[in-house]
Amino acid sequence: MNPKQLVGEKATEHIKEGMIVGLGTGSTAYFAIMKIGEMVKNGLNIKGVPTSKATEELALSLNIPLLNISEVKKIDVTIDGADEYDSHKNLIKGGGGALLREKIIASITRFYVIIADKAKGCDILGDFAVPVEITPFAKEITINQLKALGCEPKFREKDGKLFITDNQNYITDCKFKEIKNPKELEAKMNAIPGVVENGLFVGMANLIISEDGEGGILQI
Ligand code: ABF
Repeated sequence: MNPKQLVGEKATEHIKEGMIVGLGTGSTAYFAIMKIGEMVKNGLNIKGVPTSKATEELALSLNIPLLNISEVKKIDVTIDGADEYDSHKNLIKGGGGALLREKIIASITRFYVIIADKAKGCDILGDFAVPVEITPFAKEITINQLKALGCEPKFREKDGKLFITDNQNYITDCKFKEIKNPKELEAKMNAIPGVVENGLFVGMANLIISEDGEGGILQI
């Protein structure tokens, strides 16, 4: 079985009747959502909360009942992907550009499950550039302030234009060497006026489901 499908489907074992379920974004979360669609088709009663417009469309195509985020106070379980994770379950997320909605949904989630293939695991975060969502207004000032934190920030582009998030903001991908103190860096980035949110998810994950490259499941 495809490693992404293996971890994605494994994560759905945490979903119980009547739950509110956060639906992640990306190619790994895709497999979890497909499995949830099958469970709903077989009679499971849950309500989904999507973390992006792309996930909302996928969930609607699978007839997964959805809640509007304004109706939600707490989410029982969220299943989402990541770009990098360390042994403390700290994450870099946002490769798919959905980090703001993902972090808001993670912040009201009781049990946050991350699904990621083996290649995403690392000792110290930083191999993957940290995605940072910034306002279009004064974007050059903001990116220079991010650079002053010791990274090489680049505006994300798509089809030759600046990438626009679901929230009408830009993404800058900020390459740091090694992120020895993710909590401190997360706070420093968010303190910069113009930064909306960043892709360091520190101390938020309750469980990481990965795989050993030979069809076995690893859980942190
Ligand atoms: C999403 O999952 C993003 O935060 C992260 O970038 C992405 C990982 O995508 P994939 O599972 O396709 O590698 O939640």
